[in-house]
Amino acid sequence: MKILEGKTALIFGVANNRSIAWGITQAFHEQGAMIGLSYAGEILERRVRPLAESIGCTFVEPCDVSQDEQIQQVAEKAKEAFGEIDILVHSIGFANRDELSGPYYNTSREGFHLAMDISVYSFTALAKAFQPLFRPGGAMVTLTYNGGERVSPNYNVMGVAKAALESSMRYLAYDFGPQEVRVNAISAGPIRTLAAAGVSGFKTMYRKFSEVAPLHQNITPADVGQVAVFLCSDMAAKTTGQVVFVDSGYNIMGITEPIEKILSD
Ligand code: NAD
Ligand code: 0WE
Repeated sequence: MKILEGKTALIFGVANNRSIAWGITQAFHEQGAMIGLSYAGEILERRVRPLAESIGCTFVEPCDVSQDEQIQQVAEKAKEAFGEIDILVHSIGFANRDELSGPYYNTSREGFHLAMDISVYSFTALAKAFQPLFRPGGAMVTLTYNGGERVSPNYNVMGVAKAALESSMRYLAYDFGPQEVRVNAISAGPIRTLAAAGVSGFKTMYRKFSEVAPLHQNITPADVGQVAVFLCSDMAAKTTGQVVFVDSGYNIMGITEPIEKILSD
């Protein structure tokens, strides 16, 4: 029995085959969901179309989430194509690269606004645009990172944005409750995606992570996909407003050195 059979999911944030959103798409497809994909711009279209084809997905629409008209347009197209929808996945984040290093206080006003607009407001804007299309029993999921709850050096304005994203997720959970639509966030450990490429110190952090985390394993988009399936399925019917960690248990730790090293000192 496929647990998303009969459900339609719209997924925002596939850039390439390493994207977390693509891991979620594949997991949804395996569980029988009908999929619609959206991509950020023409440069990405050429990456996303073949991926969509590989799972027989024919709904592939552009949507730069900084543009209200594009959000409205993709909602209209979805209404034409599917009528109603059950699932919306928001896997989008962006800040100026130069604001993801150095002291947080160097964040510019413009850079702050940009990170908030693309990484936070876009989820609220999508929720508003798709609100009339949601069937009862539906679910939304967004992607967050522990740097929104604790200090992760260099994550800077993205950390502040993730804190706001998690809070808006809770307000949306409240708003959509009466409509029987659930809203949750997945807090993923570090994954080597396009958004992580070129982040200074990412490689070291990635390695350290698996040394410190209780499960001693790094996270894959497929791991996130499985949890997204659960959260968007009827199995999670009474779970809303939550941040669910997919991080090998990293967030429970109170030390940042590998325990084996400490014990042998
Ligand atoms: P990714 O680069 O594959 O995905 C980021 C997506 O954001 C891309 O598809 C990009 O096109 C999209 N995007 C950026 N600006 C946009 C705009 N204006 N309009 C529409 N789309 C836009 O990287 P990813 O790691 O899969 O990131 C997905 C989400 O997961 C992000 O919210 C990120 O913060 C979060 N996350 C990532 C990690 C990690 O370590 N990679 C860990 C936890 C959470
Ligand atoms: O959310 C993210 C990625 C955020 C991100 C990354 C970039 C790099 C390229 C947002 N915007 C941009 N803009 C660019 O131009 N992660 C959780 C991955 C990540 O990013 C970090 C991390 C981790 C982990 C940045 C600094 C420190 C740690």
